[in-house]
Amino acid sequence: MPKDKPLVVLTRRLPEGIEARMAELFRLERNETDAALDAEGLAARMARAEVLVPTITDRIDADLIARAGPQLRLIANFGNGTDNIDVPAAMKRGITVTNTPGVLTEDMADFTMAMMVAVSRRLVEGAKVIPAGQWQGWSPGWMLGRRIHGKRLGIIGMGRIGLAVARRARAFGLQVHYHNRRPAAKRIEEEVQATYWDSLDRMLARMDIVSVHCPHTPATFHLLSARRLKLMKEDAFLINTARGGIVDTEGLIECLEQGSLAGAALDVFEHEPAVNPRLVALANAGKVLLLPHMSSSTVESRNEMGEKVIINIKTFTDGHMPPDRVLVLPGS
Ligand code: 8YV
Repeated sequence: MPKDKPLVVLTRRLPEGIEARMAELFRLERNETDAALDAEGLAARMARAEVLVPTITDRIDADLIARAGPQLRLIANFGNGTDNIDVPAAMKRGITVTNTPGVLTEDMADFTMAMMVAVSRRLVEGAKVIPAGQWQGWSPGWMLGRRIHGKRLGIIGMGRIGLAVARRARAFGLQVHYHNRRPAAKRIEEEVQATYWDSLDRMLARMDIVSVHCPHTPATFHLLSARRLKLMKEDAFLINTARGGIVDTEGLIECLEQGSLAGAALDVFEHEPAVNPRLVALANAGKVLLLPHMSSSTVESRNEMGEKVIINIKTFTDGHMPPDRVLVLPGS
């Protein structure tokens, strides 16, 4: 007797080929409109789904998990970061959570370098001049930025993405420094000539560029506090492609408005898609580069993320441990 196919509920539209494959393997419920769901929309789906496939736009908190039907056994996140899900609450209810690590690492690192070059070399400002008819011709002091080559890059979080950024940074002639909960393996440090800083404060005070690549957890919320941001050098730049909540936005705005930081490039925000109007004003003044959470946005990564979700669901519903199970480490 064929085993009933599990009811898999999508909260957003996924790549066409991925949805088609899912519809072959599972009883699939799509979100035809792709409209982001509110708490009631999510609760309704969690009342019937055996497997829920959320994305970064879905806040799956303890209340929603408590209200979920007894049939919900797997939350297969379409995304690497899982700060949108209360994983401890899900685990307490015996609900497994998976994510999609690794497949967006290189795209994230490419985009991080692009943001590093763009903000330090005023690329976006420059790209607006000619379309606006404002170019009077070249002059010696025109559109001067800051050199990257030979400068100190401080990476916060030397995981997959942090290491991929370090490899690219070496090719750009940057010195690689990093802060992490613990030093990385010697072979990694040797590969990218990375210097470990046990003290984040001391690293922040010496870097020309700081790039955030750690997960957003209760332990890393506002890791870059207003106090720490003030430790950074006046001619330094901050890059954040990780999560907005890791940086104290008000503190960052203060530093940028007072000129105690040369600039920042942000692809993530504390209350996405809402962005603080003072940040928007700073962007219009060319002090900060604001991007709409697109650092992993490639056709390839979305398809590979979808394939990982399919493998996680299939292995789990076949009674095996899914490869990308998310576990919450004590103190994280
Ligand atoms: C994803 C991201 O696009 O994977 C992540 O953690 O932030 C993005 O790359 C998004 O999460 C999709 O849910």
